Formats: sequence, C-alpha cells, structure tokens
Amino acid sequence: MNYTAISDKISPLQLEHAMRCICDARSIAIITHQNPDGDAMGSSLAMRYLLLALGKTEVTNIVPTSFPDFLAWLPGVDQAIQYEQTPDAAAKALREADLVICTDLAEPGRVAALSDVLAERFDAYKAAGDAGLSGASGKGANSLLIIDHHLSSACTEQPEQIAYPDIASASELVFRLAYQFSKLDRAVFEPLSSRYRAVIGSDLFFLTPEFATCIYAGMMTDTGNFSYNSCEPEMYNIVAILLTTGINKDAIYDRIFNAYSADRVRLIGYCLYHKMKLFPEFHAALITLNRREMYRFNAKSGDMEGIVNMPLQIKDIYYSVFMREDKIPPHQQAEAGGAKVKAKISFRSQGDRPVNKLAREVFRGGGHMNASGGEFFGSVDEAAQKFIEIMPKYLLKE
Ligand SMILES: [Mn+2]
Repeated sequence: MNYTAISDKISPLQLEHAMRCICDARSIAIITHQNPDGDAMGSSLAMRYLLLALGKTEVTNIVPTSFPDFLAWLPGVDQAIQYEQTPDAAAKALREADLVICTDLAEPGRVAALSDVLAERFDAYKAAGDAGLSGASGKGANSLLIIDHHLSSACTEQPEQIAYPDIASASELVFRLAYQFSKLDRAVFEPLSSRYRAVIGSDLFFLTPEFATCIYAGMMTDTGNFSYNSCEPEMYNIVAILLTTGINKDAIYDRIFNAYSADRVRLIGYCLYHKMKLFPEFHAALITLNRREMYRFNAKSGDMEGIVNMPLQIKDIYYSVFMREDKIPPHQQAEAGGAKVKAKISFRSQGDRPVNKLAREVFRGGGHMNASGGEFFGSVDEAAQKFIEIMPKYLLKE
C-alpha cells in the first residue's frame, strides 16, 4: 500500500531536536498529565514502544495519578511507574532521567504531586537554552521534549515544543513523529551511532501491534470514536496503517467505551432525567451536580466525563454546560474569597458559537471555541444562577 498522503506536520527543526534528544539520552522518562485519559495513556505508552524500536533500553513511563480501570489493559501499562503506588521511585525516575518526554502535556503544573520535580526540569532546560546550549550538548540541553495538542501549548517556534492544537490527539502526533523518523534522510544523521542509522529511513520500523493499539486508543478517545475533531483526511490514512498490524479496533472500542460502571450509568440517567434544564430560546442546556448527589451515586472523578456532551444530542440544542461541586482545601479558601466550595464547569457548543469567551471573562477559564472549562467560587446553584444571568450577553439566540 502507498501511504504518501501523510504530510510532514512536525517541522524539520523539531524533528532534528527530537532525534538529538533521543540519541543523547541513556535514560528516558515519559510522563503524561494527571487523571490520564485514553489519549494521555495511549500517547505516552506508544512513545515508549517507539523508543524501544529505536534501540533505547532505559525507558520508563511515569503516571502521576491513578487511571481508570478501562485503560488498565493497554500494552505496557504493567511496566509503568505509578506515582500513587511508588511515589519515591516515580520522583527519582523523573528527576534522574537524561531526557524527559511529556506527552499530551506541556505544563509542569499538570502532574499532581510531581509538579515540583517536573518544574525543576523545565527550569533547567530553559536555563540551558538561555546559556546558548539549546540544540547543543551541555547540562540541561536536550533534556526535554514536549508532544502536545492543547491550545495553551501552541508555540511551534521552540525546538522542544512539538505542540500542534490542530492535531486531534497527542497520540496522532506520536505516530507522526515515528513516521517522520522513518522517512528521514540517513545522511542527515550520519554522525549518530549506527544503531539509529539502521532504523532511520527504514519503512515503518516502529509499527508493532502494541504501538498501534496505544495510538489507536488515543486517537479514538480524543475524537469520540471519530465523531468530532475528525474531519482531517490524513487521520484515516494513519488508521489504515495501524490496522495493517492486525489490531482489532472494535475490541479496543468495546474495552474503552463500553466499560461504564453501573453507578455511572445510573448517574447519567439521574442527570438527564432530574437535573437537565433546557433554555430553548438560547438553545442551551445546563446540568449541575452538588456534592451530596455525587456521593449518592458513588461518583468517582471519571464518572462525570462526557455527560456535558449528551444534551447536544437534542435537536436545536447547541450549547451545553455541566457544573459539579468541589471542596476548596482550607489553605486555598482565602484566595477564593472565603468560599468553601467551588463549581468546576465544562462548556460545549456547536458550530459558530464560541464558549471560550464566556469561560474566560466570567468563569476564570478558557479553551477552544466549542470546548472550554472554568470555575466559580461558590455552590453549583450560585454558579448556575450566574450562568443564567449572563446567557443574554454571551449566547446567540438564532
Ligand atoms: Mn489529548
């Protein structure tokens, strides 16, 4: 088969930086964001398989917080260091690695208790760059690589920042990195060891069922099984390549999307039947959940995932807002104006109806035009009242 329709999205500068980082490093740690989803786990586990295919031997996945059971079967999970199980080993691996690779992650603050250790790494890397060492050898240089697709991380000027918000998943970016490695001109990397020359320029050297499974799981998760953010034709060329390894995409779907707990299905029913308010004149829906309700349904953090999208299935509903209540820890209450609870809010919209502006201006958040987040210091009922007040100003009536 001919897959020439996959274009080079990652810039030559970044590709070269990535290859130099990888070549320079003996030990490599891969980390992803806290409360990891399918794309976070998929992209970071696939990255390890890519590095193993490149001949690296000391490669460690670090997972900063627990992950949902429906991801526990992914290839390579059993070898990952989970911070919550072995905090010292996780911190040590992250601190001592020659190279740290962040996937689906671009900010040191999003790795829970490991944030300080990761921040040290970002600072050391930046200091090396300021000293003119970036791209050359020296302590701190070539010690950080970021592979991300969040809006906030877009900064394609930096060699270490492989950050493309127009790519639907970090997993797709890991695939593209591997694919572009496989097409590199061997002459470019002539100074590197023969180990790399053996694979660089060789066709799809990275492509194993394990790698393909992780990438597919991530691509599928961040597009809702290819139902949104999935108009880019090349995505399907990538899927076609992945499927040549013999992976069973329907089984991957089943393991990730048909894996709800009974509590979660009941919680969804409760939200839609008892809690959903519709505002037809604004084409909007609003669901709130307070702490008592979450307790009643034994709701865990992942159980609320995706509920915000459900009202959009209603004809003529184009905006959906989901609010859940969270405790504010005592040491942060002063900063929150004395509030003991806050509402964590997700906004979704369809078409030409931005929600990031209202998230930014009213709810201390931001994000993409059709998918944003924010928060409100106070109860969910107060947050809902605030949203109802500002609807005429921010929501389109047509
Ligand atoms: Mn992602």
